[in-house]
Amino acid sequence: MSSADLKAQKRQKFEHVFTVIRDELIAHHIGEGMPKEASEWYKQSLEYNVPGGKLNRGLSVVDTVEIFKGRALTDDEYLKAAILGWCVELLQAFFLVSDDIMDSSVTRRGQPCWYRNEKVGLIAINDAFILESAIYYLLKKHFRQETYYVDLLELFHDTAYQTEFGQLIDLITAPEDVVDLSKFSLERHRLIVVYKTAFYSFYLPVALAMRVCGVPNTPTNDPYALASSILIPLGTYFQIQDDFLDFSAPPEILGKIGTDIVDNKCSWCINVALASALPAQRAVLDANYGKKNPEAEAKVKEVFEQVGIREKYAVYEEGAYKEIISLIETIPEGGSKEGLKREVFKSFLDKIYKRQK
Ligand code: DMA
Ligand code: MG
Ligand code: MG
Ligand code: MG
Repeated sequence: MSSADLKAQKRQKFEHVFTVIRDELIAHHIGEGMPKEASEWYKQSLEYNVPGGKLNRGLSVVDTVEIFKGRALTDDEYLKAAILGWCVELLQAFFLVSDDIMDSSVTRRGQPCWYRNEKVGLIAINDAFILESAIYYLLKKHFRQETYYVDLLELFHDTAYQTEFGQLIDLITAPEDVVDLSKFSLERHRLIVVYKTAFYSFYLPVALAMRVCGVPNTPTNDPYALASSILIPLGTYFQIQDDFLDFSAPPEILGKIGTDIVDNKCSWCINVALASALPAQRAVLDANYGKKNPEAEAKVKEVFEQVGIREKYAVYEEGAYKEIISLIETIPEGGSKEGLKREVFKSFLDKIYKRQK
């Protein structure tokens, strides 16, 4: 079988588990005596918001468990890993539904953002809460008996908390009414992206898999800290890609319409442009960044092109790739004494290197 077929098969098998957790969640909801229209609403929200993405985060839980075990998983092991993968996707759905409201976004995964549907509106806020709480229902149902149950709870709680800290600084660095580009910096940007993206998108899936595989940690020997030291740079690179694609990618490929310029976001692109803008270009940025009209947005994009942002991004991407490879190579070839394997990180890196969406 070709590697593309193998990938498609993996995805299909994982997608099947979505129907399992969806049905469990809906059965429980009905069992609580909820009216039919509410269960149908919930089912629609799950189907609309959870399975339609690239599934990188969810699949990484399964991949990492497989790499750690070093053999094919039993049916029960697979199901457990896949459920945890879907819990990460539920967390992602919770963040995206709310992020799209806060960012006034228009489309997501090739369809209108959930809150943009006429019947939904701000009910989407509560739908987002339900998507998050569904995680804890599933964890309790499937992992309550496991010795590592509390570790899973802690990982979801801690990474959600970190993500919310990240969203807070993302939002307050981008006020709607006052555009002050001098508040931006690459240091501020780094803090935003580590907190809003890297912890939950990269550290969480791998750390969950490590807990399932019983990888221990002690103060003197902490493989979780070692994993984090590679996964946080990886997540930073991923969000810088997200920032660049927000500006550069065709929405029909990206699945979402970029809003960073209009939203006054402290993105990688504006920080890089500010660093090399001539006084006249800086004036254009000051006058047009964060303005809610397409003409202003077009002027900002023109300056991005003038400063050579595409080349700068290509240079950044090569450097980030090399840096992450060298971090991965600090793990000995046969695996570290803590049991970490290079392949865990390499497979994650391969999933995102030079991505177009
Ligand atoms: C992503 O921020 C972070 C979270 C927690 C969703 P973003 O607004 O750049 O994401 P997107 O570009 O997907 O809206
Ligand atoms: Mg957003
Ligand atoms: Mg956002
Ligand atoms: Mg973005």
